[in-house]
Amino acid sequence: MTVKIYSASVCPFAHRTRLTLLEKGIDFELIEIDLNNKPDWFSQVSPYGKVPVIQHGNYTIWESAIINEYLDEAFPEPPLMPQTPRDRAMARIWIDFANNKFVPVFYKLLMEQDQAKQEELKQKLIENLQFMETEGIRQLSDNGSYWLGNGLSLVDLTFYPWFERFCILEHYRGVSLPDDCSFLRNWWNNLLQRESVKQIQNPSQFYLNQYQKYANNTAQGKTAQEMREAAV
Ligand SMILES: N[C@@H](CCC(=O)N[C@@H](CS)C(=O)NCC(=O)O)C(=O)O
Repeated sequence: MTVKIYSASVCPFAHRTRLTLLEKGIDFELIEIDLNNKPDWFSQVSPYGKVPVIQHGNYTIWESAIINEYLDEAFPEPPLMPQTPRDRAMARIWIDFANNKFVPVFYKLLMEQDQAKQEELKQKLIENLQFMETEGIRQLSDNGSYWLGNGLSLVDLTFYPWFERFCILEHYRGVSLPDDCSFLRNWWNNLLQRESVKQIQNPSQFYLNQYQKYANNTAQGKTAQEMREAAV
């Protein structure tokens, strides 16, 4: 039973799932969707009209964080969630933080056109990064290479796609990773060494072009609309 993944190379959420498939060595078939021109049949496949979606046997599963946990359970080796309830709770806290705090601020800052509001959002993004540094990786990684210690986990794969796209915020909004985020910087460098990451990495220019419509706030898709409305 090969897994089918409907994906778009620009999409950071699909990126998470592609990394999970590669890290777990799962056989998969990738169907690239042009998000600017979605095929008519796509609404039959994707209940939210978004990527990623996977099909596995008779199941269709959507939402990247849920897909990734599904894949980790359906294909147990190598495990990408920790073993104890406490550690699994920690992993889910940081996956939730990524989805509900970090990612919306990233998009809102990119789409905001008003300079004063951009400054507020920049501050918010920096606070989030410092919180990730001090409350997250600095305490949990135990000087290891990854978010939760020595082993790669879904937390790493959940955040990484936005770091590959950090060049967008640097270029369009002049933000960089704060100097005091040294654990995050090391973590980012460690992830860049992984084969899975190298295998599907895109150059900065690809993202700068693809996200131009976000940066001038003319992006029309569902995600852009949802992120405009998201509370941060
Ligand atoms: N919460 C979803 C977000 C997925 C998402 O927003 N995907 C975007 C591409 S990055 C999409 O397919 N958008 C369709 C659209 O904008 O019309 C997940 O985690 O899977």
